[in-house]
Amino acid sequence: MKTIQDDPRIYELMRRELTRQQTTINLIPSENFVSEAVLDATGSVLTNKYSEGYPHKRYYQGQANVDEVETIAIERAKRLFGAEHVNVQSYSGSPANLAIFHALCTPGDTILGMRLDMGGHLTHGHKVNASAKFFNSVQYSVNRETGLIDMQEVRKLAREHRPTIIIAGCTAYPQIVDFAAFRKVAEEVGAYLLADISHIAGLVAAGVHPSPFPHADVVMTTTHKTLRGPRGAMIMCTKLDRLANVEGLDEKKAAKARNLASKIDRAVFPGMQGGPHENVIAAKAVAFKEALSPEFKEYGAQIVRNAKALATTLQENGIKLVTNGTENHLLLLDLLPFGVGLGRQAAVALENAGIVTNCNTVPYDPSTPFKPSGVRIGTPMVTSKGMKEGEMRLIGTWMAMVIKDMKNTSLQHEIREKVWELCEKFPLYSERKY
Ligand code: DSN
Repeated sequence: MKTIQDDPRIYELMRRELTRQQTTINLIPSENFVSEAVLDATGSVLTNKYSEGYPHKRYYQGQANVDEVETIAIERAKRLFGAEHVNVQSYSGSPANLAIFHALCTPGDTILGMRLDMGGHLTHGHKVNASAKFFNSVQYSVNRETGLIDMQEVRKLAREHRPTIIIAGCTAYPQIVDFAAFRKVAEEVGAYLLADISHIAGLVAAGVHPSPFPHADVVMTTTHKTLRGPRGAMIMCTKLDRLANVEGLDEKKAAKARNLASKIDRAVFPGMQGGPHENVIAAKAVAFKEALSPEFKEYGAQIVRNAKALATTLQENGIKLVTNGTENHLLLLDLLPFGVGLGRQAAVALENAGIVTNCNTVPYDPSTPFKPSGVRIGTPMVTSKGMKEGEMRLIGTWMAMVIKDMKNTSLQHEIREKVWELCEKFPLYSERKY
């Protein structure tokens, strides 16, 4: 059996990636540093096992341990989010969302989601995504002045287009999502409400963002963002289908129509996927245990405190923020006052200074998604490193200096040194080689 050192090229790249993560300030809001325990589970021998089906209903033998792992993951997720039913098999957020559409819609049905360039997600009906190819996608925006989700617009579009599913969920929205308001609209038009909490799941688990339950029929989340688990996703739902039409059905068929949990399970497997990745499911279970701890509640609260401290510092230093601040883990820097389409240039300048971000459109961006006018940042990773408000004030000041003088490479090098020194005070994975 070979070891990873026998593949020197990949081994070296893994070592370099560890160094990069240890010595830079990572502000990409959808990333996180998982625990050693989560890394161990992900890299375990569970990767060797096929287990199509669900616990105690599989198509392969040899499931004694895998069945238990998956059951533990499900039970922990239920406790964490107060969910009636959980499916932990989804490979990632995109196939999970497609599985949900597959469970609740027929091709051609209408789905109503937030526009990608307004802070939504590709799989919420963006024109080039399968979600818009197989379904009739209608999209809502945010208010041009405030940057906030405009519930009047959501209601107007819902009444006009009668969607089968309304999606409440975002990837670049710095404010609280009002799930209760979405549910009201969904009820008014007889739609399912899907909450995609991928970005905020850790905050929901920590109790610092309102829960999508009891408002949503189905909740999807990736497990690797604020939730700090392995790359993957899960789907949670109510046991019963609120909108099941059972008129004229015999008892057996009516019971089936009412069973939302089983519709979701069947849509994931065999509807969308084959064998689940049980190593990742074990890592999800480990992450859920960590998220159930009191320390995780404090972690979630600190993420938000850090985001607010970073927001205040950036604003005091002349950087404009979409929605004028943040109430969650994420900030969207509006660089239009410096010129159109400068997001990528700013992100590159920041990376030169050791601060890793991603360029992003701002609402009503006059430029293109490849050359957007904003930068998206967040505090899950720096908070995982143990940084607090004091460090956020430093980072915010450095960021503003770099952004306001984007071409100044000697300033970037100067700040790179300071970033290196700061990271040394917050060691990460110190025992690891890769
Ligand atoms: N790529 C994720 C994000 O960065 O928000 C969404 O899929």
